[in-house]
Amino acid sequence: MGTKAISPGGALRTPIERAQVESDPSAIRRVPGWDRNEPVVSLELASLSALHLERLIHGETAAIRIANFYRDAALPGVVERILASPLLARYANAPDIGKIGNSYFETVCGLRKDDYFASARSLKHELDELFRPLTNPADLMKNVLAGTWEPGASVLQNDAGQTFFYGLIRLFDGTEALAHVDHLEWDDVSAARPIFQLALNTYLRIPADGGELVVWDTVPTREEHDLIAKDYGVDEAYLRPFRSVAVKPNEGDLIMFDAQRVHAVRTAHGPRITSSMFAVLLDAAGAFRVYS
Ligand SMILES: O=C(O)CCC(=O)C(=O)O
Repeated sequence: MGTKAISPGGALRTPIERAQVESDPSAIRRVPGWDRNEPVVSLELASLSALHLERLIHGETAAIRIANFYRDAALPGVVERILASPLLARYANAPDIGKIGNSYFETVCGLRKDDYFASARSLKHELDELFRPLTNPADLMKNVLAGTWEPGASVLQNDAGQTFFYGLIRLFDGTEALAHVDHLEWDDVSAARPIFQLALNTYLRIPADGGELVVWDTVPTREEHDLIAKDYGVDEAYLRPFRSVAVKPNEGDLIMFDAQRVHAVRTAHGPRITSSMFAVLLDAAGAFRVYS
């Protein structure tokens, strides 16, 4: 397990312990523990309400799964075009994971911020073209938030008015994503500090074997994270004291979860393709702002 000077559970607090030590009044109050009977809420799009999102934000549920969110006879053809696309690239810090588009976190590992912003619009346009005759799922995901969350949803901009990219395509094939967390403000200390970061993924292709999403019932602070850091994520051995839930996505699902909770993707034994983005809340009464 390595030589780090903490024991499992010693440094990472449970949500209830964190609630007791939480000192930031603007922070999201997460309740201790998920609903034991239904950690993953599965529903039809028409039934999704702000209450479901609020329960996710406050930690009462681990994930929301919307089945049949993106089903169409044209989807297999779109997926083949994605697999053959010259835009398909690899993460510099995780070269076994394919992608089309840029993640903002890549600006801490080589990608220039100016290039991220300069290419945002054209990349989104090229992806829109790749998805034709279908609508880019990123726009459908943004519309879901806009239609469910009273303050609405729009694309994130920085203080300089630069607009973020959204709707990254990710490809796992024989590969996994290590247990990790996603925090906009960890990738850019000058960025706004969200009080909540939602991950949204639409599953375009899923292999028969593997590719589960795993979410743990813990939200490490930066200090806790850095104590158990491993590669771009954290050492899973330290997560044993925490409950986790594994979800095998189905093609066409939209799954949403708290990106600040530790999460991982198990090895996909075959192509696993998603359209992915985040949506942050900068304050409790505000709109969701989407980005990748
Ligand atoms: O593809 C997934 O199921 C989750 C990917 C992920 O790590 C994320 O959205 O942050």
